[in-house]
Amino acid sequence: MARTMTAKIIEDHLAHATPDEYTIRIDQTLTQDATGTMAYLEFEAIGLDRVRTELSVSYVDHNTLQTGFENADDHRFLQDAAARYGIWFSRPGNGICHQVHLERFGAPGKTLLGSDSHTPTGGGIGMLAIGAGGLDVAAAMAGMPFSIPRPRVAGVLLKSSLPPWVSAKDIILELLRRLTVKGGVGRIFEYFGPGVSTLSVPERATITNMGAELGATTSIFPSDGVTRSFLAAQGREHAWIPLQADEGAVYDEAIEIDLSRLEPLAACPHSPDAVKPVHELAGIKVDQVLVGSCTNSSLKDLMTVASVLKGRKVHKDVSFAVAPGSRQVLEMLAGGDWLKDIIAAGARILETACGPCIGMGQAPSTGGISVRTFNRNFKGRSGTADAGVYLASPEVAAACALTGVFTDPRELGPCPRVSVPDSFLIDDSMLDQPPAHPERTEVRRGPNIRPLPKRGPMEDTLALKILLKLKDNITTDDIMPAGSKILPLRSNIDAISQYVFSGIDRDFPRLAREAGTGCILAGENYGQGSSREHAALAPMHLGVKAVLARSFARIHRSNLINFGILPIVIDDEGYSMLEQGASVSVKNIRAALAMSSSIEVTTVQKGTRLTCSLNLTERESEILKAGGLLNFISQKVRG
Ligand code: MIC
Ligand code: SF4
Repeated sequence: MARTMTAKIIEDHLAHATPDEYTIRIDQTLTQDATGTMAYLEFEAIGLDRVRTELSVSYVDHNTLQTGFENADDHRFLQDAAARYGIWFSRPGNGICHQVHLERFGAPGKTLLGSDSHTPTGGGIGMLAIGAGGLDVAAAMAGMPFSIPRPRVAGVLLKSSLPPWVSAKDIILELLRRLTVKGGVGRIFEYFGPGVSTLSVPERATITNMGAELGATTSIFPSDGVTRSFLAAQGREHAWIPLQADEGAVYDEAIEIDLSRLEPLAACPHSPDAVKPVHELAGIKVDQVLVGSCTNSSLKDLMTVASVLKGRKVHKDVSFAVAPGSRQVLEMLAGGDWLKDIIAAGARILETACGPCIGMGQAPSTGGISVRTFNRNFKGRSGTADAGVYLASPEVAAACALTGVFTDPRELGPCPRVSVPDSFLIDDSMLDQPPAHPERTEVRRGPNIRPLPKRGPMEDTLALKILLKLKDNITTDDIMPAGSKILPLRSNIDAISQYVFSGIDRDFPRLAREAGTGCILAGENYGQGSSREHAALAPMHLGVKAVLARSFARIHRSNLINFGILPIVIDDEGYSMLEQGASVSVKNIRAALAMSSSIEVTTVQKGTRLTCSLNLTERESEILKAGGLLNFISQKVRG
């Protein structure tokens, strides 16, 4: 039977299949520093001496603003843990995990699990690359296979080629415009058709990266001659294998994009799917322009920006900053005239890291308008609560930086032609290889690195206060905000839990502790965005035992289950009826978990019974019964 690329990779890696999920072997893992400390503490708790993957890499790219000892202590812990457990370590300054992984480790046909939601960037090079919580990645490092709900495979036919000034970012923005931030839930997007060969690997990676914003499980491009040339340019042609869907492969859904009809687009505040053509925004004053992030910081992206800026000056009212995606990109920019052109235009050069994308510096002014080549523009994520953040391509960003207002780059005249060199500068000296005798490494821990909080087995009855009633599309940034002040607390759950929902209700931690046991009531797509398991772990620490939502985002739902929080699906009627501050009780939980189907939620005041669903797989029910994945794993180990 003709197979899709998804089917091929899944079949090659299949450990187990049930009617609702596939369990696949994981070849490679990646972690980053903001999720990595927890992931390695979890790996330690599993109790193995060495990772059992083909390759595992620990990156430092998020918490690089060192205003106190915490981040530097985390970096040191991560470097020691990597050496101790047989993991590659990418030192701070080497670049953003997804960009570096694409350059130095990504390989078509392989599976990659990463404790970062933008791990699907690897789909640009033909990997099945999936984002997950740190605990799932720890389990994968221990050699355990990873389960995904059976996905629907959406085939995206790319026709023709992009017009001048229109770029890969506009392709994914167009998909976000059509499908919204929940349109990809439960789906894998496979790209095919004549447009594919017109896109380079980093351009493909821009698209698969931002597939995360659709809520997709992952996205994947074929591995073709373009992929082979990219790998050859990185000195890694040996990693190439061809990969494409078989002729006649059938997709569950079909999408068609005629690239020649696209125009420059931008996602408006405060959601990646609030997409408009840039010409409709023309004239809006811009205060800040930022180029970088794992979406658009490749050599080609920055060469394009340099070519647009060459011989021109950034508008005097615009703060313009550039963060190259990797040390390779920065060194190569510096090797040509590109970096000089960017600096001469008036750019502020930032280190090769996530930086402002996660609120690590460069917060805009009060009410400021910021145009960014990033992937997320959730309210407050920039560090300024009332800033308006727009997401756009490097071409649009450069045009806005020059004029100080929203500008369609097509107005700048002929589009510069940029051609990326045939070979990249290869210097892996900031990638520490795992030592031959890892057992000799001592793992040093700073005072902010605290033990993991634990939870006992699942209770049979729960009395729960509804601590918050929320709308649709609540992000993990809403639940567990990031930014330069809170991120250094990622290794200390007790300290970070003081900030749960701090952008929505500062009193939440106090209310939760007073209630003792509580739940959250939410609309659709609860927990969209990041993979941070802190958005489950910190609420768990505050006594949250269940989330009642109309639907859940994939990674966050798994994180809830991994930390023993019940993900209860409630219908419209129930959602409308329940109010913040009310109390509900949930009984016979263990029986409901055994059936893994419906569960009854009763309002304490009126005794109204709501039949809700759990929609759990057998494995998920077992994990919840144990009170979370770590308990489940140790039960299994004990037999
Ligand atoms: C993000 O872009 O939100 C992050 C920061 O990279 C997160 C991970 C984290 O919160 O540490 C993600 O995308 O998973
Ligand atoms: Fe880093 Fe931003 Fe990419 Fe997250 S989305 S990995 S914070 S650059």
